[in-house]
Amino acid sequence: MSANRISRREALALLAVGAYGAGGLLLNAGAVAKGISNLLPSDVTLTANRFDGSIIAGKQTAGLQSFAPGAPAPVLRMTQGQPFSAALVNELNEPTTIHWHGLRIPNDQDGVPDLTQPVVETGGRFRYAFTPPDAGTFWYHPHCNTLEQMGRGMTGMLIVDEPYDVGFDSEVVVNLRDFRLGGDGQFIEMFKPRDAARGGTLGTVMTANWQVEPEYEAAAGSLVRLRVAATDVTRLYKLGLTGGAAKLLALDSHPILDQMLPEEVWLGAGQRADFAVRMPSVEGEMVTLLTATGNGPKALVHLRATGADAGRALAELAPLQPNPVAVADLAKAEVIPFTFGWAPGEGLPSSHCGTLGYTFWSINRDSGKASELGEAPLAVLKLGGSYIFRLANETPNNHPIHIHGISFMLLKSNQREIVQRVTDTALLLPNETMDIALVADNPGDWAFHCHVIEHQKSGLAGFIRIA
Ligand SMILES: [Cu+2]
Repeated sequence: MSANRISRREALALLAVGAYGAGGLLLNAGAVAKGISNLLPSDVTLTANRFDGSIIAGKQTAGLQSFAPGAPAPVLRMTQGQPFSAALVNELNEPTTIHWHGLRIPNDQDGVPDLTQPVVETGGRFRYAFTPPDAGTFWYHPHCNTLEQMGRGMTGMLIVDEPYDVGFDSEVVVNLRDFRLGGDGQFIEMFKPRDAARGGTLGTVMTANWQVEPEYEAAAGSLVRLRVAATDVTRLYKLGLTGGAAKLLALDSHPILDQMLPEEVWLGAGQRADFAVRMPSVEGEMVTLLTATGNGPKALVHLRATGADAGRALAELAPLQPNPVAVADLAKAEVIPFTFGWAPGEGLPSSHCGTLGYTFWSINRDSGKASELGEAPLAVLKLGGSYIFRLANETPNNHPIHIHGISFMLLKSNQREIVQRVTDTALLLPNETMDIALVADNPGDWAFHCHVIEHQKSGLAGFIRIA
């Protein structure tokens, strides 16, 4: 069915990974055999590595990082309900891991150092294997020295296909992120303490798939699934589409039933949107994905209509089926309050996964003392129990609050009407209190943190236990 529209560079990355699989395993099998699972074959090999490349036209940037040799992280594809495996090979000169954002998978596959697995040291490999229960648009990234590793490029798109045909003609996958580069194309400091204590430090070059305003082609009058992820460490995107016709299909992997396209689709760090786009009928006309910024709208991606009118209509698409996420029993749910606020003052220790050297934030006045995620769980939930988390943001900044291992329903806000929907990341606006509901159906210790990485790394992080 859908032809996957990706950039040439990404196509090369995919080829590189495909060609790397079996050979890479043979080459590395003897290097670090920490468990028999490390020796099993994997669907893909993801090689954490550092290299020089070009983000700004005509300029070379030193020290980019990715999960493919010398190329952006590959777009990973799997099918809902079908097993998947990936071998992480660490060719960086520091430890790393992979976290699969939004996937409800077993705890030991979640990729959080010290909480769910040991770090993967330089020269090591780790085999991840799981079966994704939900379809949708997800992404993956390290959970170690995260500001630096993600800041240098280690974020990739992860698509879980529905096991049925939705009816698109093609697909465009868009990884939105900024790079913090100076005019010479070189990385500048990853953050400013003054900004880390506020909204976070923005990048200087906005990119889609590591390119500035790339243009892709799609047949005139055809139906395109536009999958967008905000994998930036900081930026809150306020997305809009011009040209053609479009509707919002899903947010954070889960279908939206009310399919009106809002004027702006807000994606905090870590969030995703799936749009159904009906290309203009006339060759050469453009659909543009843009975001509102402090300096006005900024184009991110263009889709150019080509050829004769395919004559498709949005109404021809099959509706997305809801993912099998358990619904909380609100009558029996225990309410647990969490407060996201200022740090009580103690500094975070240094760790093998990096520290910013500052503590600005806290959850329930706990900024984590022994480790980034704290010594003890912020809450202990009974396996199978229903819970309402009352998330209170007592700060004047936005915080996209992410919970690993489970998905939850947005219930209500003290500030605005919200669409009740399933997600893994709740975007809290300044001074907003939001209730979310969940069933604690995945056992383990699960990271619970803000996805503005400077906030996460300076205190706005902890974990919950489901047992
Ligand atoms: Cu935050």
